[in-house]
Amino acid sequence: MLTLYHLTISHFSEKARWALDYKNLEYRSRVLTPGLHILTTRRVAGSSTVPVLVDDDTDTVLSESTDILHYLDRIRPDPPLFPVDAELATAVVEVEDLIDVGWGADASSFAYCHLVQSPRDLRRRWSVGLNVLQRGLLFASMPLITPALRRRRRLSPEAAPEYRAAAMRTFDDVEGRLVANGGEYLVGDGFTAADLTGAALLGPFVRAPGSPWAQDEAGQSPPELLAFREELKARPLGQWVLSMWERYRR
Ligand SMILES: N[C@@H](CCC(=O)N[C@@H](CS)C(=O)NCC(=O)O)C(=O)O
Repeated sequence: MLTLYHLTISHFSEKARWALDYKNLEYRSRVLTPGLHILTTRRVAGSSTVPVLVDDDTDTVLSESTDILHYLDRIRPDPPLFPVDAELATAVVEVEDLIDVGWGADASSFAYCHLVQSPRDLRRRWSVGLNVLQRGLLFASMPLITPALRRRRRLSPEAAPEYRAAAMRTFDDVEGRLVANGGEYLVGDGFTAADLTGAALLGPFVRAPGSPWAQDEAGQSPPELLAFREELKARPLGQWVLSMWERYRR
């Protein structure tokens, strides 16, 4: 049996969830509490991040989203995420890696630079998908978690433009590849791990309908994040992300 340890609002977790659902695989979902997730991921996988996938049947523990996608492609080849054609497969891995490394952390650090300014709002966002006990734990641990997050990820309003600029360099690069490939898919002429990764990791920033980030309707985003969202949605890649959610995720 497969078990996925994840955070509802984590875009890397969404990458793994999407892959499991795309392949129509059954799995046990273990939603963790932000900040406290590390107690579980350390115990299960010796890692500090989510997602973590465990396959009891093969004694496999994976703590990198890319490894999870490759593993799922091996145990459930159809529908494929990585093309059989070696050249296309290499291109898919390259784009997936580009988005993971060049967008994943920088775009999220940019958002958190602003979100940590209001711990109350942050708690509201992090509460999506948590049960009552987890909400209580989150409430109690916020005064410790928020300063630790600020320090560890070097989050401040002053640092935000640098993270934003770094993320946008990747955005421009990926958008260029999308347009050069005809505008429908990032690589080749079908849905691959590259598209799934792009749509999952950019999903929070365009607040894709049907995504966990669209569930938090109550709160208002900081103006910097609202402006970022509008800027992305006005671009071909932003529109493409929304269309991927519509076509492949809902
Ligand atoms: N390279 C990892 C990155 C995963 C990652 O950064 N996950 C974030 C959530 S989106 C996380 O767990 N952050 C918590 C932490 O760093 O303590 C992967 O692809 O799985």
